Amino acid sequence: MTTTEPVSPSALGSGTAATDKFKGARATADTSPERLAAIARDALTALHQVIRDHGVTYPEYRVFKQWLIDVGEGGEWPLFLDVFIEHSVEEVLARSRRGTKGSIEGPYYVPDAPELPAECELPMRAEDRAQTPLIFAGQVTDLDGNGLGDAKVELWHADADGYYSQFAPHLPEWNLRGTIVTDAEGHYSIRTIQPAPYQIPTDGPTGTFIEAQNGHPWRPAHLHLIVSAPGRESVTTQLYFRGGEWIDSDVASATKPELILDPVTGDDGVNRVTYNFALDPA
Ligand code: MBD
Ligand code: FE
Repeated sequence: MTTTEPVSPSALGSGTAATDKFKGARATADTSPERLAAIARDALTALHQVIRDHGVTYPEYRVFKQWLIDVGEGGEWPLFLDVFIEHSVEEVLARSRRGTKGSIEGPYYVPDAPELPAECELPMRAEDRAQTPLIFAGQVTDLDGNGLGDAKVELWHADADGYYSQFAPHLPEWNLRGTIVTDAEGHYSIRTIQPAPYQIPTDGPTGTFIEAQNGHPWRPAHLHLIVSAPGRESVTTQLYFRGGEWIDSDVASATKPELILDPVTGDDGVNRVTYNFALDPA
């Protein structure tokens, strides 16, 4: 007789996968040495001031050091940074944008998902098919509302259990992920399922941090998107669902009022919603 292991992904499992993928891409930036020095100095100064203000003790300092080591060894830096820091970087980017609002990318984007036609269904399993269907349609345009040809909509989201393919071992490689190639006027109509709220793993150091703040580990149900077209700035964003749990208290501080969908349920039980993307010039 064999026993079945529970498939629930651990903090270590999803964190390690996210860390390995990020390392594989090798980040770079064209920051000048002067600018880097100024940012590094100010970051340290801010931390020194917190230590003085709170009268941080040696035992507390050592616990902090241990926690930092644990975050790294648990592979949780992508998770921790994207949940607690990325929203402020996105805020800076948004200063120079006029088109559709952006939001954070988060730790679970995978580039080069298989291409799908403008009218399509995301890859899904039989058990995904049992969830409420969602048809997400719209158009990619410039800032004046002109349709953009050769536009792409990269879409990825969690399943009904809150798991992302490639970060949970039990899911097919491209489950609920796709690169949708729009028609010549930027239109798309994508069939998928309603995602579920996402719970940050509570069994790792990020979970410990959230608990220490008396916070909750939830993100509202969301779709992740990167929308692009030739000659335009691409936008990385997320879409949420009106009335959804945690919309007003997202642990990752990544919701915006302009990014909330209001799907209509048809007599056929299918949720339908339209959302258009306006892209800034490159
Ligand atoms: C997610 O699904 C997510 O979008 C972010 C930002 C962090 C953790 C899980
Ligand atoms: Fe997400």
